This record gives sequence, C-alpha cells and structure tokens, in this order.
Amino acid sequence: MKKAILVSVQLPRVTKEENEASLQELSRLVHTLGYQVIGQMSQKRSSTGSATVLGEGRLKTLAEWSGGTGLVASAVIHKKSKAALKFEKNQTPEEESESNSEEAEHPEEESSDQAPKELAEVIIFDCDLSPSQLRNLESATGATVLDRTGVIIEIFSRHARTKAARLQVEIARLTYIAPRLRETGGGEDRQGGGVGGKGAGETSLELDRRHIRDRIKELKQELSSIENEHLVRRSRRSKEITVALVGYTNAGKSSLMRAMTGSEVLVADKLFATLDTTVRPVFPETQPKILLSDTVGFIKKLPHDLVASFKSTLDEALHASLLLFVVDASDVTFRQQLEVTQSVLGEVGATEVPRLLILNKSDRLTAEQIESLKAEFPEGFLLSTRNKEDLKRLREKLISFFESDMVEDEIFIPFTQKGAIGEMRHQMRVLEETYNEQGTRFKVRSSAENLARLKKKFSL
Ligand SMILES: Nc1nc2c(ncn2[C@@H]2O[C@H](COP(=O)(O)OP(=O)(O)OP(=O)(O)O)[C@@H](O)[C@H]2O)c(=O)[nH]1
Ligand SMILES: [Mg+2]
Repeated sequence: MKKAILVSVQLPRVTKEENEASLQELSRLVHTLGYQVIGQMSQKRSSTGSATVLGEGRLKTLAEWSGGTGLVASAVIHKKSKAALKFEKNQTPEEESESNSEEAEHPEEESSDQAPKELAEVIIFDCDLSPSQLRNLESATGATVLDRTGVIIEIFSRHARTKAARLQVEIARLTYIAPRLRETGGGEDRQGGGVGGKGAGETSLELDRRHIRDRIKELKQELSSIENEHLVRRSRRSKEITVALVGYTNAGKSSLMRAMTGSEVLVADKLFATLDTTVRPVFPETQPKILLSDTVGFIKKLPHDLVASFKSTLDEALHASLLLFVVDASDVTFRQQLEVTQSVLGEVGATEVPRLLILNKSDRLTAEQIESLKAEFPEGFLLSTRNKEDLKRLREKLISFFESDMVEDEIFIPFTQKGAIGEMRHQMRVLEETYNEQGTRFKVRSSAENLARLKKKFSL
C-alpha cells in the first residue's frame, strides 16, 4: 500500500471548516485508490499560483516528510522560469513577503498538520496543479505528486465498466495528460533526426501530443456511435416513466436502486463506485411501469473535462420524468453536496425536470436531528435504504406522483387488437375491465399523452 501525504492550500475566501471538509473528502478519494494517508499539511496562501504552490518553509518541511531535498532542481527552474517570472512580476509586495515568511505570519496553521512517522511516496494536492508546478514539486520532494483531478481520473479509470464509460474516461484522461507530457518526456526538444518515426523537424513531444490528439479524435468517434445506440434505446423508453437517481457520490443512489428494483447493481463504500447508467423497472412492477436509472455521482471540484465526458451519462437525468436528489443526510456537509449536484445538473441543462429530495441514511440520525431536518426540508423525503417501510412509502409516493397528472378514461379494445392490450398495461393503470363478445372495455388512468398515442396507434 502506497503511503501518501495530503496537502491543501487554504485560500482567503475559503473557511477553515470548508477546507477541512475538502481534505476529508480528498482523503476518502485517496483511500478509494488504495493509498494509506500518513500525514497532512495545510498552508494559508493568497493564491495557488506560485511556482511551487507552497512557500519555501513549508516546501522544505514537506520534502523532509518524503525524503526530498526541498530544492527545485536548477534545470527545472530554468524551464519554468518564464511562467514563474511572469507570476513574480504580477505579485504585489505583500504577496511576496507572505510567500517568504508565511510561517511567522500564520503560526496557527501548523496545528492542523500531521507529520508522518514514515517517509511518504506520494504527495497529493487538494487543488489543481499546472504541469510546471507538478514538475517543480516532484523535483523538490522526490515523491510522486498528484493533484485532485489526477486522483479522480485515476479512480474513474479503475471503476469504468461499460464500453461507453471506458471511452469517456479515456478521453478525459488523455485530455488531462496532454499538457503534462513534458515532465515525463525525458530528452526534450530534440530537433528532427534522432529516434526514427517522427516527421521532419517534429520533436518527440509534438509527436506525442499529435498521437494523443489523434487518439482522442478516434475515441470520440467511437463514443458517438455508441451514443447513437443509447439514443435509440432511450427514445424507445420515452413513452415510459423514468425516474433518475442523482446526487453526490456515496449518497446511496445505488443502494436505493437496488432496494426499489431488486436488481444487483454495485453498492460500495467507495467514491465513484458507479460510473455507468443502469435502468431497471421498480419491482414489484407498478402499473404503469416506472423505470429507475442509477447515474454517476458528483463531487466538488469535479474536473470540467470529466463533467463534459459524462454528459451523455447525465443525459439520462435530462430526459427523466422525475429526478430523485439523493443526499446522505447523516453527512454534515450534505447541504454543500446538494449545491454541487444542483450546479452540475444546471451545467448539463437539467433544470426543468421535477425533483424530489431524498434525505437518505436516516438510520444514522437521532430523533432530534430527524425533527430538525423535517422542519428544514418540509418537501423532503426522509428514509433509510435499509428500512422496508420507508421503501414502501417511497414506492407509493412515486406512484401517486405520476398519477396526479393522469386522466381517467374508458377504452374499448376489440379482440382483433390483441397487441394494444400489452402496450396499454405497460403504459397505464387499469382500474376495471368488463368483457363482451367483441372485446374488452377498460377503465384506465393514464397520462393524456399516452392515452392519445394508444388510441391513435390502434385507432380505438
Ligand atoms: N447507514 C446507512 N448506510 C447506507 C444507506 N444507504 C446506503 N448506505 C451505504 O452508503 C455507501 C454508499 O452507497 P452506494 O449506494 O454505493 O452510493 P452511491 O450514491 O451509489 O455512490 P456512487 O456510486 O459512488 O456515486 C454504502 O456503503 C452503503 O451501504 C442507509 O440508508 N443507511
Ligand atoms: Mg452508485
């Protein structure tokens, strides 16, 4: 098991609590990767833009924790010098003095630090690092350095199961590594000649980048053909009622899916356990049938490329008749998690779909907590996926939700129109049926839309 240290930079706008929560989440992400967190460091900074992110003093301490020199190798300094100089020029005098004497100015920040008892092999930053920052930090600490996006992409690539999810993750991964190629590239900027295979005058770096661009293009084409299949399947479902489970990772979406449909979707105490959309009917089956779909979980600071690559997965949510916003009500940060969910769904344009807030994991709450949640979210639905009664209540709630905008009507289906009966039972609820020699008279509840469609199709 690799030993890791977490590092966070506390920016002025961010409270100490928010910073703590973010670090805790990073720790869970890192745990999901199978690393052991052995230490932690935070530093207050005015920005994360400096060449080594941390100030000189903190960087030295960090290097001691990982067996590095604390110094950025001079060759590397040269390479980053343009960007660094530009940054330094833009720094105000206060910022400069802060970056040089930050420990004297903020003596309290060491209190949350946890020095490791052994040397760390991996250092993980809770912010995004530019390729040159990454290179400088690796040089100074002698350890492998990862940023938050790198960790999330790694988890995504391990958890992707279906072809579509694998393609999406691979596109995001390549997009992420392309600008970071340089530091792994060994001999840089070799002009022409040299190792065979590349075009005249093309450096190996340019070649690698070109390969990556071509590969991304290929993957995108492959993905779009899969998406077309999905589209066909979805349009086939469009007559049916679909409910999409959305929410923060680990909120319990898959558990709810499992409990409501009796299907064996993966449930795990891991972040991003689910990457693929699964669609299953509510079981025991309802009339009309209600389909539930499980979707990828969200997280704070979800890299933009990843949001884009999972857009097609989230399209499922866009086309749902109802969204169940699942939150882990026992998590103190669930309000922020709800905000994240709302903003990601806003980004993909799913703001028009009706929604129901599911406050999950109520079995972990005290009676007082339950009362105050009920007062705070009168429209919310409090449940535990482990409580059969709760699940039954939710089932009833879903049925009545879809019935509320339904109409009652009578249809006569002659015996010659056998196909119509199966379709009708799928799409609407039969209240009564009476027979005569020619056929059956049904009293049904259905959406006006489905009723009209059926009547037209079978000219009833
Ligand atoms: N105590 C308690 N734990 C629950 C409940 N529902 C789910 N869990 C646990 O929460 C963890 C996450 O559950 P999942 O259903 O995998 O969560 P998810 O929302 O699908 O997560 P991702 O797929 O990562 O987005 C698992 O360890 C579940 O056993 C509940 O009602 N009470
Ligand atoms: Mg899941």
